[in-house]
Amino acid sequence: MTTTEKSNGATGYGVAAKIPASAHPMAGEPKEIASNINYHVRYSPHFSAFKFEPEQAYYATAESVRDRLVQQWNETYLHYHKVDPKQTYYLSMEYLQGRALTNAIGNLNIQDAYADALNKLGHKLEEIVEQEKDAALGNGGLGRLASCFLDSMATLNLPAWGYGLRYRYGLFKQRITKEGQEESADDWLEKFSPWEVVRHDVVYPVRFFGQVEVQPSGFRKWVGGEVVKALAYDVPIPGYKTKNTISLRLWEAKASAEDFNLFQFNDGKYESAAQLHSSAQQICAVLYPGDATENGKLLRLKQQFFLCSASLQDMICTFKERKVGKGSWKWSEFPSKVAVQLNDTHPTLAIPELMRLLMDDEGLGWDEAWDVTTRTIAYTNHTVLPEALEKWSQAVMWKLLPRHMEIIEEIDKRFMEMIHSTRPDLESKLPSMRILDKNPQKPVVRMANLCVVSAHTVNGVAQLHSDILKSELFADYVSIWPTKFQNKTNGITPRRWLRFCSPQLSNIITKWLKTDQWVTNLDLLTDLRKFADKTDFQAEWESAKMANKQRLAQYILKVTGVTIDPNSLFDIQVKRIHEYKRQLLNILGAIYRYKKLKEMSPEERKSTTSRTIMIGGKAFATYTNAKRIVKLVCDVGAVVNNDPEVNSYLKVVFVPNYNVSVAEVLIPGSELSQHISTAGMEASGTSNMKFSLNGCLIIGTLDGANVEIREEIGEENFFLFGATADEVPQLRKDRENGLFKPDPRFEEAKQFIRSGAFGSYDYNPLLESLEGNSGYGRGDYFLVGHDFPSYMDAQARVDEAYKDRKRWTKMSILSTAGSGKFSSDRTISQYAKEIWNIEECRVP
Ligand code: 26Q
Repeated sequence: MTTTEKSNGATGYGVAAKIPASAHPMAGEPKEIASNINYHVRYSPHFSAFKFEPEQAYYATAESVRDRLVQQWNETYLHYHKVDPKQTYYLSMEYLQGRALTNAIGNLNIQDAYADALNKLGHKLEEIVEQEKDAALGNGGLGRLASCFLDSMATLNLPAWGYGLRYRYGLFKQRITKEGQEESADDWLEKFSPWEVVRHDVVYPVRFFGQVEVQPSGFRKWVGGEVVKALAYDVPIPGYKTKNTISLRLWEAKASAEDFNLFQFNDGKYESAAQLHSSAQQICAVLYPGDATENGKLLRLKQQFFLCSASLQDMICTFKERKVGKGSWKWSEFPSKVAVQLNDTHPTLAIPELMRLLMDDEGLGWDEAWDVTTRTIAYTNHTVLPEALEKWSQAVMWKLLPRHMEIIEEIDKRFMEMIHSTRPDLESKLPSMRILDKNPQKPVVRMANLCVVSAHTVNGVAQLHSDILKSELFADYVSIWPTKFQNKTNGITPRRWLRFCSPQLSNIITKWLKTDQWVTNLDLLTDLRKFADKTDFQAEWESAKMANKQRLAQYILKVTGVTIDPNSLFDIQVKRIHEYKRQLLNILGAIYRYKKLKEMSPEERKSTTSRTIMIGGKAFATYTNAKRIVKLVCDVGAVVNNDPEVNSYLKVVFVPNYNVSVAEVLIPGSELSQHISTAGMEASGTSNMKFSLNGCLIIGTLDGANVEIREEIGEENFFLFGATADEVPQLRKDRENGLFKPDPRFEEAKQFIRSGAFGSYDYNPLLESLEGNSGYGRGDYFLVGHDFPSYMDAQARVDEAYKDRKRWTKMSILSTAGSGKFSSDRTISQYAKEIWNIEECRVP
């Protein structure tokens, strides 16, 4: 096909010339859709006229889809306004939305018509969707969870919205060089995003710094400082096969014209003239301002407050709007209209900010404001790692948010008084239970404690994690508020993570179940168990998996230049690089496997299982050990993949720039995936659910949601190894006391690295972290050495199982069949009933 043939018709050439440019947003016929696309090419010009390359086609296609979404979106908004149901507001500093086009036309159920329409215009839908950049406004699990939740809220017709920040640069892009990981800015808005709508009428002032003024009436008022405007950008979130289309509202910090000092500018003082301007722009500049400096920390705190303040002002505004004309109302009704969910402690400032707005702006007394606040706010915890529990310097907080610090002090004081008067038995625990840590070295505010004291509900994200929260991290609070703590096991959206990323497997499932209802009722997958032994079902299953493996092999070749064999076992570990996730255990296992292969005769090698080990993930830029792990994986790959003796039995590939779109190619093509964190450290994990849903077997520890996945799919279909969470503390003590006896295989693998087999890079810091008295200062804190032998034994069981194809395919089918529980529809229904108390509100 030539370029002229791909013309939108404006030049008068090609098939598309016959298609007019008109806009009928709700049209469903391919021909009408094609003319909608043409309309945007001509009348929403973002490029030079007459261009209709894949990039222009993508933007015009996306805009035509957006038109349809806008229609449904407005209807949803008006319907909610009329019905005035209780609504949930999900506050999250992160959303990992990925691409939107496939998801939107899939949820609107118009994919075939769009594929036809684009064909008429000389393009292929599969190629067009590849043009879109990922929206990566998050780091990993917590951000992707927020995005899966939005999809389920819309699909379940729940009145619920997401609130976040519109970062100018999202999560960094990762490139692999000879040095290892290299980061660069992710310019996702470089051109523009067709999925956002700016709301110039939705603007709120957000104050920073300043002081508290006491008025003669005794009222306290926060004044002075600097005021930045929060401007709303809305992203439509369509539900699957429903009209309901909800909003992800992202705030952008906007300086106002008054902040621009024209006199200074005319005086040639360009920088100082624009100072306030640029200080406002910094707020939403990047996802993670490095927190190595005080400035970086302050900026992160500003971001958090900016999200909380703008979002709460918006909720209050909506609440009041919906009360207008409905007779008299009371603030005590607020919690029956508004539920706020805090995605980890990052938006904790919503608590003192709601108190402040209610007391200082609306005139409520402390008790009334406290009652409203605590009945409104709920908190989800996503980690038990001490270094991830947020603590903010009191000094910084007094400077940035003086009124909020007064309120936090008062909450702390009242909490202590309550303990003194009702629970004297807990007094000895108060120093660690308090919100304010008065440590004279560095007084801090403990955000998790503020959340636990103030929220009506606190939940963990997998059963094991919630149990650990109750028995350890928050144990002291449980006896005060026994019913406050809940579990809500995470989930993933089956639309993105099966229906759209693996259409072929989806079609087989639909064919055999004789219904596609599983897409919104994932428990129906259990019926696949009936066919798990059937030869023709197995054959179809294997051919779909093979097609996905071939697509993955092509992708790996494209991005790494490494050819991998689709007949080998595809073994994948993709997630943020972190020592507790133990990518190091994986690569040490690969190194041991390589060494054994080298020692075998060619004849012996033939009886082994060929494997392709793929590892991917980003290391936080300042996390040195994580970057060393990336480098080690790359170096091992360079040696193994170029070793002609063994490279038909083993390949090791580092998959660069892991993100949502890459996951959508990797996961469907996976056969084994590794979820091998030290037990008790991974709160839940959600990629384990995605892999399992896609018929991929898991090798894993009894950690996070692995425990529940294994329960659902059956222990015979799960390759288990490693210490359990309750064994871990004693094992660490044994380690410190020199009682640990390393397995010879572990020593051999480490020695192989030391021998220089993978190059001369200094791996000693990594190797030392596996010995006593280093790492976290606690010697192999993550117990890689302890778990290594049982990991290798489990890997041997994997190799054996893979040799029996029929057995493997059956296990694969049973993995999918047992994954129904892990739909985010189930998770969100439970939040709706058991925490938010909200109900379906379907747009007619
Ligand atoms: C903390 C302090 C200061 C600045 C930033 C942070 C910070 C930022 C991001 C702390 C944690 C995060 C992200 C955490 C995260 O992604 N947690 C993952 O959440 C998933 C969803 O619940 C779980 O499945 C994973 O187990 C958990 O690691």
